[in-house]
Amino acid sequence: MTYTTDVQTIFKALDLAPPEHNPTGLAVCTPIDASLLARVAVSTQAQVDAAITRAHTRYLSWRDVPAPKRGELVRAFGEAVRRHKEPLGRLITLETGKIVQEGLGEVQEVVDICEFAVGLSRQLYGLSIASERPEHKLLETWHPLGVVGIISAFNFPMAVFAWNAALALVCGNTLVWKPSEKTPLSALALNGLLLQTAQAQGLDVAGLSELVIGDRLVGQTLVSHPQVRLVSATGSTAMGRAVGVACASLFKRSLLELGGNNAAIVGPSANLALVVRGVAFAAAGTAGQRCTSLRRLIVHRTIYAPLMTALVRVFERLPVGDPLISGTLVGPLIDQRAFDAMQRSLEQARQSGAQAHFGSREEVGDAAAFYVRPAIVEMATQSGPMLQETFAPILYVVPYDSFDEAIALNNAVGHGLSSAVFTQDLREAEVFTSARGSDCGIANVNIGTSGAEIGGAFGGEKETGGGRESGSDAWKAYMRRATNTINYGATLPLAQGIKFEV
Ligand code: UN1
Repeated sequence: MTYTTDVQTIFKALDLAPPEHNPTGLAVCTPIDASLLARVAVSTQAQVDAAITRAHTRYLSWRDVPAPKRGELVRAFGEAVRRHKEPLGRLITLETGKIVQEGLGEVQEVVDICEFAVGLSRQLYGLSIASERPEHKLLETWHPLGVVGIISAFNFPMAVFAWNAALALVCGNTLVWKPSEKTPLSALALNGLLLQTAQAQGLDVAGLSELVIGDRLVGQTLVSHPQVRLVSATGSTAMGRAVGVACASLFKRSLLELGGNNAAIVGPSANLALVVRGVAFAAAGTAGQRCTSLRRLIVHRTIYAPLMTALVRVFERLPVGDPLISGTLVGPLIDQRAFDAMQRSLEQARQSGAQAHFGSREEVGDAAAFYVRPAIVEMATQSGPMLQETFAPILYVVPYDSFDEAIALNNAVGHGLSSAVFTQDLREAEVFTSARGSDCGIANVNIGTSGAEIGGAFGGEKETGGGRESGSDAWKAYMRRATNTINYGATLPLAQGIKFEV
């Protein structure tokens, strides 16, 4: 395979210089056949420090640019991404192994959030509040934070950056981005397009959006550096715990978007044909490597047998293979570690008496790549590996008898990202989305757990970290709020009626 040439073609299509080959640099391999895509330079500590300093300096002038003007950069960036959707999507497929349709879908998320942020650039509204004092005005105003550090994961190598970057930029912040070590090429391409766009607008690009490549030490620098005011981190709960605790001890803001152990409840009234499609996309799509992937299916006992029969039939025929080939629905796992973790979980489940269907390796192309047939594991109770997130396509299934029991099962795990109910019963749908229903950041009805639109706030509770990115009012996390009291009178009445005569 000549993926290296492909990478060059892609960068050429983007009108960007291809990443310089660095013989001792970080090896970037494609999970498609484990071949080398490139070797890219890793940032030294001095380079990371310098990048943060540049971003801070750039922030000092960027914050003075009117927000709708800042939005013009984001609009042009979104347009550039839309024009280059195909090569960008292809690069995502090369680096992550996700199928072409999903690579393109991810690029579309970048375009969508840019459009959202452009509108937002004219809507960074504050409040005007009734003052208790005469001739006083009470206001709430929103201001940028400074440098925003972005730590992103391999599975969404462009969209996660964009959710953060598009909002953070219109809010008046500058960026330092540490992508996953598995996907630096997607980052080089996307950040390259952003800077190219800024340059075309005559903007000073130094410090606007700095890319730093490296391991956890780079992340630690973002966390500990006093000029980084917010760290937005997407990845494992272990990583998020380290980032969150370190940020808290410095009174620095963190925005955490961590894992998920997402469930769907299937009620007795559900439309089973719709359930099968929804479950297949959510559980097997992206080879189970979304933080929103469906990992647990909680099925009413009366429909358990027919649903299992239908799901097993679909999973046994899922086209597993080269994600570049149209028709493939399940590409490879990212690496051997992911494969080993999957096999360990399956083994643990089998040892506890569960019945596992599929889940073993499929021969596709080179032996060094890790393709699997997504697994379905029938559990008698929700226990063992079903309580943990395994970042691989394993769908655990348990039966339930009462709806309250199903909700309790949905909520009985550490994570709280996404959830769904499949039902035609209005009462079940309403209870699931009510205060005593799902405890997750996302609670859907008659769709799967994954594939959220950018318009809503995205994130989850408990071990998912509590952060919200993307739509709704998530922008507020990228700004600081100031309360302003303005006296336009000639006397000085004190609040709470306090008398203090001098
Ligand atoms: C992730 O897996 O980190 O809702 C993000 C979804 C996508 C984002 C997933 N829009 O599945």
